[in-house]
Amino acid sequence: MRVLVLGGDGFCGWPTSLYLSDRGHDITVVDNLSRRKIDVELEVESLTPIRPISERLRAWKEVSGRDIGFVNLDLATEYDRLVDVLLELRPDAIVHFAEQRAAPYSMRNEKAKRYTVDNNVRATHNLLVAMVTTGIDASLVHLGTMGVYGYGWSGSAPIPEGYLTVKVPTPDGELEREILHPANPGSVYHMTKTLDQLLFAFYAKNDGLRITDLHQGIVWGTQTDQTIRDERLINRFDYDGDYGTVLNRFLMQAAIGHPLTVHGTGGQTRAFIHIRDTVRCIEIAITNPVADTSKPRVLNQITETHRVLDLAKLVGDAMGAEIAYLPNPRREADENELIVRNDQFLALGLQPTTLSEGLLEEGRDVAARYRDRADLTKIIARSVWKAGMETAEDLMTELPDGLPN
Ligand code: NAD
Ligand code: USQ
Repeated sequence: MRVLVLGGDGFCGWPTSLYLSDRGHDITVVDNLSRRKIDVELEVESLTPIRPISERLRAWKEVSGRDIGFVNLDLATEYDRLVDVLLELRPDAIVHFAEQRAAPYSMRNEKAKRYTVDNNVRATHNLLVAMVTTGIDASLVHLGTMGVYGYGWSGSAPIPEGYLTVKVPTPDGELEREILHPANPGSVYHMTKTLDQLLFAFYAKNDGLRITDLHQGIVWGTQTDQTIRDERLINRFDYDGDYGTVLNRFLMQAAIGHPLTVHGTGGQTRAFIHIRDTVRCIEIAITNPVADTSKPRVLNQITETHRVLDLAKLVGDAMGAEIAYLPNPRREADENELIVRNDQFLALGLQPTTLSEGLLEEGRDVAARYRDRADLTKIIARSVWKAGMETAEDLMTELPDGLPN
């Protein structure tokens, strides 16, 4: 298949591009390299040394013999160029990773909030209009998030895949209706993903676009069978307080002897997926077409759920790290239950990679190998959800030794 990977230079997009290329698909990456620019703004770098995009692509050609195309294009602001790219490449499938994806970054300040909404919503909407205008009959696979459902809303009821059946009282009895699951975003970033959902519902209903929205959990791990083939292909590893996600952060912290930064009680339960399963899920989604074009297909892209504290204990016990209970910089439930349906991916053949000692070791090894690149001052999460919230620094005197400010 001819596939455009929008956001193909990022943490999920790069290994996906390599995986799909390895599987024989014809790949073009479209990316404006904004994530690399945000690293410069935050004065932090991926723990792993990621190479410039041209070097990455050259290395892949050397290693695999396969070409991957690259277009440097801002989806949010370069609409006409996007139309030209679609007309020229006429893709069979478009995978859309290209959004600002960090919740803490999106809550950082006014500029970051506005940037996140402008970038994400405009990028998605431009893409949908461009698909309609060009008449490209590609299937669109978008990376959404589990966070659109919110946490704690459904109690112990399993979270369905996108849609909920409700009973509406009428004078003549009850009517059954299927609705999009109520949106309950926990950050400006997550809010943009709930807005994306409405855009998709409209363009499926009105224009019959074939859309799959993947509600993905937190991705962990670093390497895939392709990125490991040459150091120049290595995937990024974010560990800082804005972009680092919880399990990869714990692995990195343990590897460098930093206490594990549990927010609040650690009672938050979240859904997870390993990067190796992310790339497989994308291929499953693009090669299994949407049957019903009247509404977007929603698949929950997760393989397991864990409580943050349980993960900290697991990593702490395995790697001998202390736990630091920090004031939670976010406004989120202290504790929540989370049961998630993922029947569709299982039915389509996904064989889940679940958390195991071996995979934890891989994360620890990567973190240990590049520990000298870590900037310890970037580890504590400093973006607060609301002005005046207590931060780890406010309590620094009470914190265990070893937490740098
Ligand atoms: P990332 O920031 O590493 O990659 C996103 C890529 O998109 C970057 O290379 C960036 O330069 C590019 N991009 C952003 N805005 C763009 C624009 N306007 N035009 C062109 N390119 C643009 O993020 P990631 O971790 O790879 O996440 C990819 C997608 O998956 C995101 O949409 C995210 O919301 C979703 N997701 C990620 C996770 C996770 O744990 N990483 C979990 C669930 C969902
Ligand atoms: N947390 C800690 N300590 C840390 C970091 C995080 O306790 O050092 C806690 C957070 O408070 C939160 C949970 O761990 O309760 C998850 O935080 P996270 O940063 O790992 O994940 P999140 O902000 O939800 O965002 C990530 C990705 C995002 C994706 C989302 C999937 O950055 O792109 O959409 O995971 S989901 O969480 O399922 O919505």
